[in-house]
Amino acid sequence: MINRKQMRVAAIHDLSGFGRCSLAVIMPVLSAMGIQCCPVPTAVLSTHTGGFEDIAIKDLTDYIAPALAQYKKLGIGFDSVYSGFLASAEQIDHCLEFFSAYKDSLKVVDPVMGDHGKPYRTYTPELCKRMGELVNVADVITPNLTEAAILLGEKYPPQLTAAEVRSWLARLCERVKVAVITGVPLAEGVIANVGCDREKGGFWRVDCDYVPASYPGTGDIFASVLTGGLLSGDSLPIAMDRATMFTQIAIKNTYSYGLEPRNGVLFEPSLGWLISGNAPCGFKKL
Ligand code: PXL
Repeated sequence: MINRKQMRVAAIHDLSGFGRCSLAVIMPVLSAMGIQCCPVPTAVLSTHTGGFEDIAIKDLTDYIAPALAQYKKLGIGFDSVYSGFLASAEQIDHCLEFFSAYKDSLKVVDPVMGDHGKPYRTYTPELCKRMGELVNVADVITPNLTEAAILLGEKYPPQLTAAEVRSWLARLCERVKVAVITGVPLAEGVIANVGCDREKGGFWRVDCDYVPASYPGTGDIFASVLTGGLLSGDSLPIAMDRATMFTQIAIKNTYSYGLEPRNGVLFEPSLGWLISGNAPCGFKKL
């Protein structure tokens, strides 16, 4: 018997057929957490754009507004609107319309723009510039270090001290309630996911075990587990911990089998861990 409120998320991301990123991971993750995920695809791609050629792409810029119009007409509510990879600068306007139609929802913006200090190949300077408009209406943002640097107009740093990270988070939290930056190389030689909750106060970190490989889609797995956790009542550090732990299980599994990085991470065998609802406690104050 399920007696807690059934949460529903509108997930505005691309659908990449191969390579385990965006909706292909967000939908199973949210389902495993007992949350209904309603996909609003921004584009359909045969594969993600990291390391594949001859990609078939269908831009769905014209799809989002009519989909929103129908949901409004039907009176369909969303507990969260969660945006990610966008296919055009125009889609910023459509996301803004979605967020303003669901003002009371948890507005999560994963400001997907790039990684390892570089923008993704489909991301134009205009799209990167306009991503700041989405951040300004968000409650929660989940940039990686590259995206945080772009949002703050900073150079991509090789590493940051804890004091510098707190300052980056505080500056992001002037614009949103909760900011989480993923994959931050701290000066002490540890990579951590770090976060700040403006209303509840506090800077948090969850340290990651170093794995010498990089996989696409891990930011989407992290942000979707974080969103699912916050919607289910997790505190920020617990949600960050749950998201870090699940992402790390998938990364280590993939690495242990020596699988090709561009195929994404082997997360399917570990969905049972998410379903179990285990709450880890490996977070620390930053
Ligand atoms: O996970 C980010 C992402 C989402 N969607 C597409 C991508 C990428 C990163 O490469 O190419 C299509």
